[in-house]
Amino acid sequence: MANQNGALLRAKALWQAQAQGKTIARFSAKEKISLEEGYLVQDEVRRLHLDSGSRLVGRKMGMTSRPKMLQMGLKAPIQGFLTDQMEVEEGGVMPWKNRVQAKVEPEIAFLMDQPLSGKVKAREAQAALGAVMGALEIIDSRFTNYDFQLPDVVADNCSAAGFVLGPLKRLARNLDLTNLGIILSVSGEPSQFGSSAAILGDPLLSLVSLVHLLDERGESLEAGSIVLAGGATAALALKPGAMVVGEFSMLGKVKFSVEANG
Ligand code: 0L1
Ligand code: MG
Repeated sequence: MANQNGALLRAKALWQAQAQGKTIARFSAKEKISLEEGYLVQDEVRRLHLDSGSRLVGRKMGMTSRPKMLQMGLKAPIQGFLTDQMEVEEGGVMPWKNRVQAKVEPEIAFLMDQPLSGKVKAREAQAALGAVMGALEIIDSRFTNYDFQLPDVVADNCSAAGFVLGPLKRLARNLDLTNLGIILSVSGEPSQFGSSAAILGDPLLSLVSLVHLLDERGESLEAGSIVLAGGATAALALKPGAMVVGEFSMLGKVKFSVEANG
């Protein structure tokens, strides 16, 4: 199923699963799928989002923790896209409709002041930053029980489902982001404790890696983009009515709640 028609069929299966609040079996259970085929499916998923009126607002990185990369035998992380429809307002309520097996993870997010392309270096990426934020990412795999192989999860836009951005911290260029303490609490219970160091050792390196990954596919990062650099702790399962707070050294708090009567 390596052609564009095959990619579109798979993208539609993911799109329908999300629309109906259902999950599907991973594609790789039926036939072999390559990483590049996974990205071709993701391209079609993105087209479906944009055709339905969503706007591309940024990118996300996945599989950015070194232990996870070693465990999966990865040389590089994976990347997906973010749309305006995925954003949940800080302090707001995330609807539970169409959510199936949602989880939340704390991340470091960037707002790009300038575009980035090609084989950029860390200092160039740093110079292009506008602001940094603490953030919460909501993931919700369209594959049953998060049972996927790498090309499947790439096809499924790296499980992206939503994101919440904390207060903008300007002068991101002067901040040392290598070891910010992070606490993730759900419904008043501090449940995960981590550090921004879990994101490739430094979230800035994740930004560099994103631009390299985009370049490999003939894409680049636009000015004004939001970038979710990767999870800093394990992701926690969400339930209707949950209240989620992420606390970030230097970057402040980010919170949202999940609709109670899903
Ligand atoms: O944002 C992420 O790191 C998720 C990447 C995909 C893996 C997963 O769904 O757990
Ligand atoms: Mg994530």
